[in-house]
Amino acid sequence: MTAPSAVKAALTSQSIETPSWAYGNSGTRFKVFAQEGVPRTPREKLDDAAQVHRYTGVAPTVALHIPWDRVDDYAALAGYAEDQGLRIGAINSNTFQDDDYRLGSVCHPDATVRRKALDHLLECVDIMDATGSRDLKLWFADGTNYPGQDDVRSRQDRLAEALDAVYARLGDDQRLLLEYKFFEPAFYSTDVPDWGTAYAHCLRLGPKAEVVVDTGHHAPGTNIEFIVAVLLREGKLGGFDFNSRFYADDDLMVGAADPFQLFRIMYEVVRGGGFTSDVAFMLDQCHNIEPKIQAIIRSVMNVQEATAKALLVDRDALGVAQAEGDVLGANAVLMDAFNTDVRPLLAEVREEQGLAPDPIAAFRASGWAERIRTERVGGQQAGWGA
Ligand code: PSV
Ligand code: MN
Ligand code: MN
Repeated sequence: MTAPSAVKAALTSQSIETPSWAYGNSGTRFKVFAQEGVPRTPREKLDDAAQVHRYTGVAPTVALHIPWDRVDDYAALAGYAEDQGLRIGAINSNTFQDDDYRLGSVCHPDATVRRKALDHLLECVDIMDATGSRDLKLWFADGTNYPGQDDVRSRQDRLAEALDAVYARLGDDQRLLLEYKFFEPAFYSTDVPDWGTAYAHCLRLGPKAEVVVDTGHHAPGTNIEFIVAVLLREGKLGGFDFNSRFYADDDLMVGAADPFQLFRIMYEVVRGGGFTSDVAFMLDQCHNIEPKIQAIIRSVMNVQEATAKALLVDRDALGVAQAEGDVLGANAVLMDAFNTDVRPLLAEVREEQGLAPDPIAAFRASGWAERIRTERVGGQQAGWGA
């Protein structure tokens, strides 16, 4: 069993990145329920993210989404983030919202559209240079709706060509993180549908290309922790987009639908050494009906709780049971950790860092939500459902 002090040290070293788009109004394609006090500018999104970091102590970076977070001066935005005790995290590209992308972006049959998409991706690397971001996160909505609509294999060639150009543009300390999603918005074929396709491209590209596992992007019943274990073993797990799903890409609070799955994933991360390497723990969520800042704090806490339980697995006992073929004994070791109430431990960790033991209660008592409601009028749409 890992010593309690080591578990505590690991928990304080973890950082969880929050997405700028989760702070703004966003939601489903059916209706976005606008909330009062939401940020109107990227700076105001950072202000809210600073609150999440202030009460959790483990959310120091914020992912941007271009063009949702377009500004004239990205270095100045990074400076503003720093003033709030934050850093800019991954830069997320957007090649799915222009009319030009009806048939895809980097996989589009028309070279002019492909060039436009590639130029956007290269611009995102320029932004990374200005903000000091390490990661470029690529998700492509590319795919087809009907068999025969386009040549699936040629689309892979076009994708490879674009990825090659982006990869060549990366600086020494920058990474390209390729995200997969099995369907939607394309319904017949998706150009990066699964971890295997993403892995094949990343392997060909080289060491600066890694796969992102968005927990909402799998078919029901998929064993995500297995994918995590394999990618970590191959040194190709770049990070996570955490969220949770009941049906498809629901983008709900991570750990809300299936905390046991999150625990199993985090166990494989701990087991595979991902916890101490460069795996980025990012949230990718939208909060349509619930208060956003509190939902993000809750999500950060859910990741922490799953991590704490994963760290508490008695790996020696597990190893013995596994070696002896003790099926039920091994399962019991894992379940013991999962069934441990880690909330007191996390409260202790926070108090030792000078934080309030209950981040949500502390945030609610702070008056921030009331303040932004009166100060910010006319909050902007983050993008989804806008
Ligand atoms: C779309 O499915 C998506 O949720 C992807 O996961 C991206 O990471 C995110 O949107 C932002 O572009
Ligand atoms: Mn995602
Ligand atoms: Mn998604």
